Amino acid sequence: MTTINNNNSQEKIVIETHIEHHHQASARDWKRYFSFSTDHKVIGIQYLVTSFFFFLVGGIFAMIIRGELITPESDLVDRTFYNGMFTMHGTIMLFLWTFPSLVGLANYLVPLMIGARDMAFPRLNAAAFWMVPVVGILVMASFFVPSGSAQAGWWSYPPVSLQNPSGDLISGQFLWILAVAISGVSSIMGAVNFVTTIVKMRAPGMTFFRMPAFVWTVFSAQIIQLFGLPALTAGAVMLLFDLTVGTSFFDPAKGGNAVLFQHFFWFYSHPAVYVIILPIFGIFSEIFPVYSRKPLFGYKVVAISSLIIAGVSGLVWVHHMYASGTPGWMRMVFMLSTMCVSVPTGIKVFAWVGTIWGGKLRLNTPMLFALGALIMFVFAGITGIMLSAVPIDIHVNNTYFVVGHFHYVLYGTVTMGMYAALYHWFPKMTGRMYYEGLGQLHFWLAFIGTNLNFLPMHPLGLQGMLRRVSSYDPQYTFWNVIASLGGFLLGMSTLPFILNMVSSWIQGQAAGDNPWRAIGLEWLTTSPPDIENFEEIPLVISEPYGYGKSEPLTANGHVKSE
Ligand code: HEM
Ligand SMILES: [Cu+2]
Repeated sequence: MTTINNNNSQEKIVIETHIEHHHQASARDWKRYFSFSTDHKVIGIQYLVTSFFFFLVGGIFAMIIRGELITPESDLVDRTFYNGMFTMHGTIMLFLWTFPSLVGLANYLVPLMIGARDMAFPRLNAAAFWMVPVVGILVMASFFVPSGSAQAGWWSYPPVSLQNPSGDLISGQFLWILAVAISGVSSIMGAVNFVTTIVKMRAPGMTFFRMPAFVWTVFSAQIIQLFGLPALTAGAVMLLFDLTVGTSFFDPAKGGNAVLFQHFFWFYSHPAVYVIILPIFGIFSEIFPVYSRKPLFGYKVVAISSLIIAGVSGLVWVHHMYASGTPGWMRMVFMLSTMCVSVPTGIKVFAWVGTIWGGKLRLNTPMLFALGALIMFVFAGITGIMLSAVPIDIHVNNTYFVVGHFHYVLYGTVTMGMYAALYHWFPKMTGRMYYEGLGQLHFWLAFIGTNLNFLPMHPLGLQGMLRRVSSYDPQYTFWNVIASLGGFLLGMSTLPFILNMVSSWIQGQAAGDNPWRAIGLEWLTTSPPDIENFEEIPLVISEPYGYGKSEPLTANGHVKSE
């Protein structure tokens, strides 16, 4: 670690505190991850490990679903249990894997990237994290109540979600709604923290247009959380009242309005798609420059387009309700607004292609995952534009076409993008290198598995196979067999990843501070970073992504050699 400038006396003090912290950190190293810590790096890793655990649980449920669907009429599980499986699979994958893992990554990286010592409200940060295991315990507990787990799908539309099979107060559905409301509160707390941190805690010289693109995407995503989550949380609480104390906001049998719930739900849950996809765009924007040795093409446009996407995303939710009795003129308005999102998104895709174009590509695991995720994102974008068109959506509504589309987003793009990030920042988080061979094996299994699993869902949907069914007409068998085999392959692809992470963390090669020769404040500090992140808060004097410039300047007037 180097610090230039400074008068001597100050530097001495800085170095002394540095040594003291190092000592502290190593003495209690692994135990810190199991305790109530307010260090954003510990919290970040706590989020990542907890959410990965739930990813495995959700993955096992996916294997059960695909096992059931491998033949038209298997009876691997009964129908009630099947309903629970796809509901909990979707719920866990979204609320306990995608959201918390991205929050974990952002928690780890944002303070480092903007040159801060921690998040603005460290205790609030820890409190928000510890609500995640509570949410997890609540949803898992639902398997042990007499009525079994929630069965109304991850979106829990009434009136289905208001059916309470056993008549018990503590039903799986009750626990589900409670968990969603708590996870909403946790995320609102996180959003307040992220927005404040990014606005208030940037190092001197770190203007908005010197922030890495990843920070821009987290900022935009968390603004969505602030305006959207209150709607979901309010909807969840009203649903909870309907279920428990006999109100009738949403129950048509008692004069309520079920479609109203859909508005509450999608007013948040559509923008939520961008809460998870924007940080992935941020990951792309960090990874492509490093492994292409080129600055991010059109950095300012990429940065601003995150905010534009966040803004437009609030105006499109009714595209999930084309088939809910929405009047024709309204469908037109929302079709047009939805298609508008493709403009800033398309600009970003061009920027990434422009970044890679003509670069000196290094195809390490993070770059492979980022490239694979980008390809699958482009595919998902095409089917997404198709779905935004009213006539197509009406045709494939609630079929496997939709399931195929959103898995290209959620697995192909978000989960694969997350893997790219985990490999890329693994050396920073642990101080050790992962094994490249295992990483590449993981990539190829996952890439092939994803396509085998989710591509067949598109023809299935076009032919009319409905989602959320446990048995189907034999004409759909062929594609279902391929999808199931692809699904099992995809499940297996997780094994080399786990093996890699665990063994590298224990005995991987020392990584050094900056193994990728990347530019950015997080690479200027030690790996893993000290408790206080930086010996001394850096002074930022240039824009990010100075790859390939003759003298790329980063923090501290520190000249990095290529
Ligand atoms: C090997 C990996 C996976 C497989 C084989 C798989 C399979 C499936 C299948 C077959 C369904 C439809 C269930 C039905 O309609 O009966 C489904 C639904 C769903 N999946 Fe996945 N999935 C996988 C990974 C993921 C991931 C990583 C995410 C999110 C990050 C995800 C999110 C969802 C959601 C939100 C639903 C909708 C559930 C509902 O309708 O309530 N899946 N999955
Ligand atoms: Cu949407």
